Amino acid sequence: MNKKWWHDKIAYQIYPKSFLDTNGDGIGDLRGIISKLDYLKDLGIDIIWLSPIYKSPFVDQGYDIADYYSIAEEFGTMEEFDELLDEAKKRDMHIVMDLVANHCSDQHEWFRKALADPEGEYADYFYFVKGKDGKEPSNLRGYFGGSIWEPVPGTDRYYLHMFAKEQPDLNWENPKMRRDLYDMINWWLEKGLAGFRIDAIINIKKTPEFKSYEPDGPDGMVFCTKMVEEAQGIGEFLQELKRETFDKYDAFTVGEVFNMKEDELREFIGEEGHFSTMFDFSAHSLTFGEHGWYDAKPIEFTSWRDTLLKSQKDVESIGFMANIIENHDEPRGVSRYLPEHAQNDAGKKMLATTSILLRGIPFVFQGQEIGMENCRRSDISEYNDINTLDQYQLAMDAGCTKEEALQCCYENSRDNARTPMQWSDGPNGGFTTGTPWLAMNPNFTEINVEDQLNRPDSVLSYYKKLISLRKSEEYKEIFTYGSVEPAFTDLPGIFAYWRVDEETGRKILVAGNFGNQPQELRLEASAQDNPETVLLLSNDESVAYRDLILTLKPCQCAVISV
Ligand code: TEU
Ligand code: CA
Repeated sequence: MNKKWWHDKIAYQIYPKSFLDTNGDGIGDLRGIISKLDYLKDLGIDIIWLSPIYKSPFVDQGYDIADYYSIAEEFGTMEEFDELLDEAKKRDMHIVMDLVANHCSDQHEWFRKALADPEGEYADYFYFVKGKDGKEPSNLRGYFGGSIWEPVPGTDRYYLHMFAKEQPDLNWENPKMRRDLYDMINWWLEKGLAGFRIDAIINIKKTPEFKSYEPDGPDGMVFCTKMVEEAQGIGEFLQELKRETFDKYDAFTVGEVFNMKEDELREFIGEEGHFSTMFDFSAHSLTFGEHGWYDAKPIEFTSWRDTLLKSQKDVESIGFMANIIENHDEPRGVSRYLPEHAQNDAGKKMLATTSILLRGIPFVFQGQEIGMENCRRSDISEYNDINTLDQYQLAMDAGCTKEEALQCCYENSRDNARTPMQWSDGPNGGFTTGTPWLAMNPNFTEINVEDQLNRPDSVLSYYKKLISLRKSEEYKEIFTYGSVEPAFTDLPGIFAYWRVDEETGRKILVAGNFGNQPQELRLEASAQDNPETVLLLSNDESVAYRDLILTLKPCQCAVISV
């Protein structure tokens, strides 16, 4: 495998609106990000991905872009952005932005021109499609509920939107539109951006005829992924995109890819793949309900572990996945993946260990490093996220009680990860001197950066140790390129794997006990009788490792080099 500059890097996702507010308007800003670069450097971060900071009406929190060339004034100015680039560069850190190219905002100039002249050039930047028998062209339901079709006023046409109606889809079949996007992407890369996280990209390819399908719900509609799965030929767009932009700058790209067709992994992230890497959503997908959050499935330990390990195997000979336990669209990983008895600091460190030491590019989401948790709300009005409002209604329509519907939101809402960063136990967790745009998780008094910074046994201190182990001169190679061999899969509750350097024969065992019984891991068999073993890291000083036997009590984890 050809080595690339980003292979051994650690990435961190910032959700700017909720990171740090410096002017008291309750909204995080670029100044806040700049002021925390040292904090991130100290944590061991190399690459920072910023969720969208472009000008936007924020119907979908900035994933609805009104101008790709300007910074939302809520966040600051282009000068401040340039300063962020400079300051990051000084610290040898790389900035990656969100590329939202499946759709823009209905406030974007292109869409406004299209509406003003539905026969004109800009109408073809979107999908303006004639209705059938006075109705929508097809019966597809969008990601946020309702039809994907919205009437174009004063015409017999509809425009397509896979997400909110304020997010019209861009027509990638139009070469002029694609050219405009490429120019914009190159403009940012020219500024010194290291690359992009590529939003919702699988949706850019549509089927040529917009047909209807067998309904999958009482609304007579069918989920829009039905069309996505049938669409052929996305690769041509993605290769052109890469050739015209990323390739010229050796940019780092990470795709948000759902519903990829089987056997397409190599095309997406192989040596000549469309992207550098893509997120591994295999574990996350385990909870998908048939209809929505109200019938989401709980995580079952063994299938979760096996899914992750299988995904590691699938990608090994092809490229690198980007590993996450959470992001701005997901509930907090510690609330989702840790069994009840392990929802404590020890458990959080254990989950960090088994996740960060997998093969791939680790992405830490803001607040993950201090163990931030899901947030309980007592009424739907306390939520902001458009997706949550839709899913709550869906649950109520399906007969859930208010309590049940709120429980679905507690477990699944995107707002769980979007509550402001907890910097201290002071007013508003040190996030703002004003009123936070989204209410804080009240547990900031217990879980916050200030408390954890200088406490050696904190989750944050552990993250630092873990990341510096992964990046240490001695172990960098094996943690970056070593293969992954599942281990002790027959011991209940044990998530363990070997990282193996095929050339030197060096092996490192990573193991955590997610079960509620102590377990003995006997190393001889797998360690090939090599007594020269070293305990590199554990989340508990009492972890017992003697005579090639590692004993792990519930919530204990260890990393052992052989
Ligand atoms: O998400 C795209 C996406 O398909 C899912 O993550 C999912 O549809 C959504 O979270 C509902 O559960 C990306 C962004 O990450 C998300 O924040 C945006 O809302 C969406 O694209 C539209 O730009
Ligand atoms: Ca602000």
